[in-house]
Amino acid sequence: MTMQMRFTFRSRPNLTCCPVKHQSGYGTVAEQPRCGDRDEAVVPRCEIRVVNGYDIIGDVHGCATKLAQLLGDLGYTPDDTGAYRHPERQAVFVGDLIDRGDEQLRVLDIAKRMVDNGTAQIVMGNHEFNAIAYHTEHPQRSGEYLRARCAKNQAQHQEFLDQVTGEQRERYIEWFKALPLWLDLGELRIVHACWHEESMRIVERELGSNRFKTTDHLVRASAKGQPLYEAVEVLLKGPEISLVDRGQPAYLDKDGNRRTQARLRWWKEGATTLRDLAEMGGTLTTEGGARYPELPDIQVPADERSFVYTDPVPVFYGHYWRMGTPEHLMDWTAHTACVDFSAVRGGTLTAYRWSPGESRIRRENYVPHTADVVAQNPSG
Ligand SMILES: [Mn+2]
Repeated sequence: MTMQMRFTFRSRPNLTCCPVKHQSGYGTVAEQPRCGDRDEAVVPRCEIRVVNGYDIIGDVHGCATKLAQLLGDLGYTPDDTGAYRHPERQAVFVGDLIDRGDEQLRVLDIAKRMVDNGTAQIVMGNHEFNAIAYHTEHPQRSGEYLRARCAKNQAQHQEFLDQVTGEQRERYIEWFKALPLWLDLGELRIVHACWHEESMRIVERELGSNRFKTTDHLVRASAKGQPLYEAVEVLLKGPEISLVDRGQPAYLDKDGNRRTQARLRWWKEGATTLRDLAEMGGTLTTEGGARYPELPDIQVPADERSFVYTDPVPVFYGHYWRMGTPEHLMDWTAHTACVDFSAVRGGTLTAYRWSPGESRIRRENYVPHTADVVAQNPSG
């Protein structure tokens, strides 16, 4: 069941009963909650609201102070329900609200309140997906969870386990399950890691929409080798490209794990060679501890390049732990923009301010969290 609606361009305010989520261009809007889905005690019953642009916010990872300040920088203020609200714009979270940072409960409160009140939308990140799987017991295998509770997985999730407990944990895990895996807002697109039509068609075929609805969906999305698993991996973690299949050495990642595949730069339009397509951080080493050598400029066959995004519609994503300031062809291209600038690892919580009619990414539309920028450049 796909519940998608088409809107035509509206230049007048849109009178509705609920806080409205529509978009100002041509295109589809994903399934939205209706009045009956809400706690009516805290939602104004009727209001006039027009959405005139989106502010896409990068991975927050529990940095609530930065988030509140960034929302302030963008002109959002708490309304009488406590939800941050902009008079005419809507925020969009790219997922990964949780893990690592030390204010996760407050981040969840801010984001869910905004989504419930129609002042923000959100897509699922791999950390929300992992959290769901970590907390979902396999329906046929008692005591076994969809994400193994091994030391590595527990360590990645420990701050959440410590900070979000009891009923709050249950409530937020249930909320995560309902989050869409991508948003197609017509003139712009949002996904956590990679916009890939083929993977999205698999998800729609398997789930009937862009959301999980049953435990069976989650079971199949957690089972390696299942088409649903592979599709969700691409959308939430991004595609990879094999190095060893091309005679290149394995490398050690940040946590010391041996890796034979590199992240594939699906955003890099026109990339055709291994050197261009494989994302290798400058500090990675081979298994022997030497600095990882520069990859050769060998051509990658077209079928393996099918992840590379070539549509003319801007797509916004997070996930990739970018550092520094947004750099052309690394962090953004004409039609792709990463908004994850490593807020929880000493980077900058970052938003992209998109307005109707903008069909190309502009560097100047990035809005970094001001206090981070000041902290990183104390001399001015
Ligand atoms: Mn992330």
